Amino acid sequence: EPGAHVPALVIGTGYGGSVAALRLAQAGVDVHMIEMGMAWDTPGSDGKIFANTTSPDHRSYWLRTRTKQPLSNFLGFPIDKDVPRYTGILDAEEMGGIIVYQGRGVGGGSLVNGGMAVTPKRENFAAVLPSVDAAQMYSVYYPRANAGLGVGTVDPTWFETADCYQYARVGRKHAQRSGFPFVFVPDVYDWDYMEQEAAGTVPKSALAGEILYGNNYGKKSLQKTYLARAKATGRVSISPLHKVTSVAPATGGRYTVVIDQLNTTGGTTATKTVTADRVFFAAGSVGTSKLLVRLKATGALPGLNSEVGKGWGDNGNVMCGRANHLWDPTGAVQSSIPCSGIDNWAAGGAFAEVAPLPTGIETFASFYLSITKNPHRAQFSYNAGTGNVDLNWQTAWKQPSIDMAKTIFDKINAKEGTIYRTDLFGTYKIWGDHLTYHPLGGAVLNKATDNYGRLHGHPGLYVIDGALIPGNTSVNPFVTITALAERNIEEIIAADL
Ligand code: FAE
Repeated sequence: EPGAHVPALVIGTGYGGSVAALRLAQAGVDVHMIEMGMAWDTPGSDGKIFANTTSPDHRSYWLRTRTKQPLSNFLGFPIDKDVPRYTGILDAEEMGGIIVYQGRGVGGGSLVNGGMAVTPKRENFAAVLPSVDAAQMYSVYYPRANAGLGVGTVDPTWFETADCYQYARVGRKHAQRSGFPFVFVPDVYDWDYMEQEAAGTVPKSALAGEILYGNNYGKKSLQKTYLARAKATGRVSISPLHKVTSVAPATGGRYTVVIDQLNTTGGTTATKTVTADRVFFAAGSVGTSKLLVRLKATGALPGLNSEVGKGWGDNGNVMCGRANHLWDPTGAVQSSIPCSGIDNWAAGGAFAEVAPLPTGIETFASFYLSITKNPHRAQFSYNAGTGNVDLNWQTAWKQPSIDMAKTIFDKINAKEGTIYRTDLFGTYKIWGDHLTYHPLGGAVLNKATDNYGRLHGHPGLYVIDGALIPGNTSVNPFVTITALAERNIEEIIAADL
């Protein structure tokens, strides 16, 4: 309510925000969470909360009038279509040289992501978070995060015969024939539920191609894990369709937080001001960075240091497809939940997820999302002319990622006598180098903040999301975001409250 005072205000309901809310509430602190997206708890006229990937509608995109599908073409034909403008679930945010995909709604990225829950290899951790004690992370916080998220792995016996993982078995065969390690990748999808989907005994979700626009059944999004536990404490409330626009010091060491209430076409219906003792920035790498850069530049938070806005990376994301021979079908029905990857990180700087292409028809295509050791880092800056916060990422900076991905796929193509698909991202375009699913950084740990996420210059303000991580995690990022949040909130509760 306008004028209210809250002990702890959390901006955003993704991984970082959900961990903060649960642990603060368990420590006896009342928490209010502010989320710009919708609650996603009410079925639409089709009886489902979320739209299917193959038939996007108004629920699918954040304030767009036309879809912006990551795979924009099929057989060379553009597949985007008009949709009514609505506060839908997937934001394809165009940031200059890159499109950054993000989830919008209570649960953040957990609503739209593939659920791949990967802990980085221990030997790579020092490069991911150099100032963090790895021994503690691997003995305490990664296990805590994996347990809290409900991470599990596909039953290897079932995997061998499941039609919906034909594409992954083809991916394994090709990887191994070229001498690359093939690894199973854990996921937060309920694997027992998926087996029941395959058996035809429950409504289908992964096997109905649901992923990018939400998952109606089997995926354990944050709504079902951390946020459910947070709400059960009775100390956590959430305001969906509310967007934080300002945070500034108030008297008594408190902060004034300004919040716009949105309608479902993105208009502001009310502006509310509340005060908070502590504010946790958990708006995601882009959301947190944009807020902090603007608040510093406009003088609302003058004490923030010059590291704010720096160290942003795309986790080296690049996509590609390969055209298989007719004797290597990948399956008409593909589970939308990936379960495997090809690890060439040490030798070639690439970890490639064997990804589905759930079109419902046989495509003879293998599709991959590679995470690569791309060295480029971009910076957010405030543009006083437009009032926007811009990112200086350049499209050409994806070239190292392409080169690293090629260490895997050039070799596989040579061995198999196959070629790249050129019809998925345009006509005669091999590489999906225009996007990222994994924005990271912008308020880097131990630079913009102290070693636990306390923002320099303003006691009581914290960063607790992907903005803390300097641009790359060597694997899919949300387990690391969650584990780091678990580590930091434990210290903050012990030392600051
Ligand atoms: P995030 O989950 O983005 O949450 C931030 C929340 O803050 C969002 O709900 C925003 O709507 C909200 N917000 C932003 N600004 C404001 C504001 N001003 N006021 C109020 N609310 C605001 O942040 N990662 C994996 O590890 N495995 C995967 O398989 C995987 N697949 C992915 C697939 C897709 C299509 C996408 C888009 C991402 C995928 N990711 C995956 C990335 C993962 O979802 C992402 O790293 C995390 O969600 C980031 O967590 P944060 O807590 O940083």
